[in-house]
Amino acid sequence: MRWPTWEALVALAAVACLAAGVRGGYGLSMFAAQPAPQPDPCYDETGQPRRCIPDFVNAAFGKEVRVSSTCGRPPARYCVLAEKGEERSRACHLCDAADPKRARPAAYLTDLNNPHNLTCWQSEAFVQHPLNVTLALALGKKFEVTYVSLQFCSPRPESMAIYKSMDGGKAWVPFQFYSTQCRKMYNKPSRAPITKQNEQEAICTDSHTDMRPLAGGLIAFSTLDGRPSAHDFDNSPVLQDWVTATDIKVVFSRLHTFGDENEDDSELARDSYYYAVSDLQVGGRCKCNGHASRCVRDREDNLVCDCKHHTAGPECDRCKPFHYDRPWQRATAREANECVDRHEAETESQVFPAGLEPDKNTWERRGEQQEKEKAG
Ligand SMILES: [Ca+2]
Repeated sequence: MRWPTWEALVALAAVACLAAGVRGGYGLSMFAAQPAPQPDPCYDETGQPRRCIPDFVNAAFGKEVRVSSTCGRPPARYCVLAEKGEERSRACHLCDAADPKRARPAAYLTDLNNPHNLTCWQSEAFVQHPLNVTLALALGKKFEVTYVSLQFCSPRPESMAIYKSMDGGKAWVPFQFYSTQCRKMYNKPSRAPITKQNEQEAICTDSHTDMRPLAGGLIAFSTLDGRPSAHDFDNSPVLQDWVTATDIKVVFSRLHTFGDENEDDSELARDSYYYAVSDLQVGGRCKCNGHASRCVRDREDNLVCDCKHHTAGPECDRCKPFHYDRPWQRATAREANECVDRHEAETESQVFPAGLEPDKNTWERRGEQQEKEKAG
């Protein structure tokens, strides 16, 4: 599947900004009256470089999610649990991948999330532990991820894990674990404190693991939440690394059951247990190290930063050729840390032998000399 068009996202973000502007007291007329070209956010009014960052987006939107299990092939019954006071009831339906009205495909994880018309991906029924169901999402390049969230159509899992990759899905690192039994499922203590020494480690928590609500429950993992250096993110290479991801993987490890899979009509019970999710979001920014205000598609259709400040690379992670005069650095709020043109640098810092400091005629004389050398 193709990128949903960055422009569409930018347009959405622009609408959001516009709405915020209106709420903030700016008149619409201000925008309507000034269709002037946008100034480059990577430079200030005087042309001096300054830090710039791409817009905050849901990086999962419209992207393909690779899932290990989807209901409906062949068509299969599933039953929805409902509770009224003490009473429990089940309404059964058919999941059929061949029927658009009854299909629950993976594409429904990242389509436009309309609260009035939820579209849900759904797994096969009763994929019980130790069988897992996984959702894997490639972001296309490095992003700095602020949160990963899932909105459920089924009850939330009893145990699940979120992983990230920084190398396109070769190696996976745990981001967060959720379980009512952290030690047993993931060999982690529950709600371990995060200190400066372990802030790049995943923790396990039993929050967000209640079976209820039976539908509509949310799991939202905030990558920096509770991490001591979060307030000084600019100066924390550890956390800058922690939030960096090219891929996100969610593993549903265990379902909640009411304990009724041993009941007489066990088939009915089994058909009630599956995972279903209406929306998977990965909130964050295209990672450009403070040297680009947007990401674009290159000639090979790869997503890359639109690098400024004489930087280059998919994440503006090095200096452009002939701009190596000082080591590459990430931009900070205070300092753009732009790469420096060797010739500019030479002009500024050329060392002359004693007694031959340049006066205003030096460059002219040098020019003349070069002309003579060429002629001679
Ligand atoms: Ca959906």
